[in-house]
Amino acid sequence: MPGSMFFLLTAFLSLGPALVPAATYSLSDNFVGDGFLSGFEHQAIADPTNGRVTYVDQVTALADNLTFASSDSFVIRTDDTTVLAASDPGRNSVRIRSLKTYTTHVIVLDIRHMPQGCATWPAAWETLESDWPASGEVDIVEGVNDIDPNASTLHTSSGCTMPSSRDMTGTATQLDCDTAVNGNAGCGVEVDKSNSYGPGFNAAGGGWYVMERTDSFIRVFFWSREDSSVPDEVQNGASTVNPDNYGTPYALFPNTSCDLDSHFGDNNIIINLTLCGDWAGQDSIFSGAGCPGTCVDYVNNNPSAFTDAYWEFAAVRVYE
Ligand SMILES: *[C@@H]1O[C@H](CO)[C@@H](O)[C@H](O)[C@H]1NC(C)=O
Ligand SMILES: *[C@@H]1O[C@H](CO)[C@@H](O)[C@H](O)[C@H]1NC(C)=O
Ligand SMILES: *[C@@H]1O[C@H](CO)[C@@H](O)[C@H](O)[C@H]1NC(C)=O
Ligand SMILES: CC(=O)N[C@H]1CO[C@H](CO)[C@@H](O)[C@@H]1O
Repeated sequence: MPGSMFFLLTAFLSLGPALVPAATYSLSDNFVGDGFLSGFEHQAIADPTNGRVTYVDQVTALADNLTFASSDSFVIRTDDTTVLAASDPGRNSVRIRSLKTYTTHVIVLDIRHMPQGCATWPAAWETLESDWPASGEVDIVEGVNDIDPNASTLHTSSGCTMPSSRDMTGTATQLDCDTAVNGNAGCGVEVDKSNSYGPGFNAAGGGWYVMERTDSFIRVFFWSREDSSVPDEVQNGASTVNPDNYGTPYALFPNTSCDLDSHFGDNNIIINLTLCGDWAGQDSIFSGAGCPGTCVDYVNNNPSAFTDAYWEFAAVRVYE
C-alpha cells in the first residue's frame, strides 16, 4: 500500500494492531496437469537418501506411465509390475523439482492422493540442493511406512532454534533446526489433525497443505478434503490469498531465535517418492510399522504392493 494512503488510513481510523497492512499474496504459478511437465524437471539422480529406487527421466516416466498428466490431474508413481533382482539398483520412481525458486511466498498443495504402503517415504518440500543446508530446507509434508511421525520440519545451518511454546496446534519434536544436531533430525512439528497422512488422507480424497514463508515466520496449515472449514480461497484456487485469515496453524516456526532471512534463501519445490532408505528402511522403523521382513526384500519381491504408491496433484499454486 502506498505510504501516503497508509498514513491517511492510520490518521482517520486509529488502527489497532490487527489493521497492519494485510499479508495478501498474488498467484504467480499455477501448476495443473500438463503444467507440471514444463514447470518441473524430472531428476534422474541417485537417491541422496540411499533408497531402493531408481529415479527416471521425464521421457522414460511418461513412456512407462510413472508420470501421467491430463488437463486436471498430475500423477507420479513407482513401478508396480517388476520383480527386482538383488543386483538391480532399485524400483523405478519419480522425483521432480521446480525450475523456479522462491523466497517469500505461500504454496498451496492441493493433493488428491499421496503414496501409501510399507517402504514408502514420500515428501513434498523446498530447498536449494546446490547450497544445502545454507539455503535452508522446509519439509512441508513427509512421513514413512504410512505412519507417524508425519511432520513439517525445518533443516538449517547452525544457529537456528525454535521456542518450546508456540501458537500452533501441532506438537513440536526437536527444537534445534541445525542439520548437524542429532543426525539431521531437524526441528519438526507433528500434525495434530486426523486424515493428514497416508491411508486416512487418501480415504478422505486428500486435502490441502498450505505453507507460508516470510522473513519473520514459516507456518503450515492443513485441511482434509472432508473438512468444512477449508478457506474458500484455498479450495477454489483464488488469484490472491491471505493466510492471516486461516486461524492457528498446526506448525509455526517464528524468527524469535532464528534469523530466517539468513538461514533461508531461494528454494526449489521438490516432490519425491523414495522407498526404504535412511529413514523408512531402518529395520526397527520398518518392522515397527508392522511391515514384513526387511524393507529391501519387500521392495524387490512385491511389485503389486506399490499400486497405491503414487502422488496425485489437483494443483500446486505459488503466491508471492
Ligand atoms: C496411466 O496412469 C493414469 C493415472 O494413474 C491412469 O489413469 C491411466 O489409465 C494409466 N494409463 C495406462 C495406459 O495405463
Ligand atoms: C500423524 O502424526 C501424529 C503425531 O505423531 C499421529 O498421532 C497420527 O496418528 C499420524 N498419522 C496420521 C494419519 O495423522
Ligand atoms: C523477525 O522478523 C522481523 C521482520 O522481518 C524483524 O523485524 C525482526 O527483527 C526479526 N526478529 C528477530 C529476532 O530476528
Ligand atoms: C530420495 C530423496 O530425494 N529423498 C529426499 C526426500 O525429501 C526429504 C525431505 O523431506 C529429503 O530429506 C530426502 O533427501
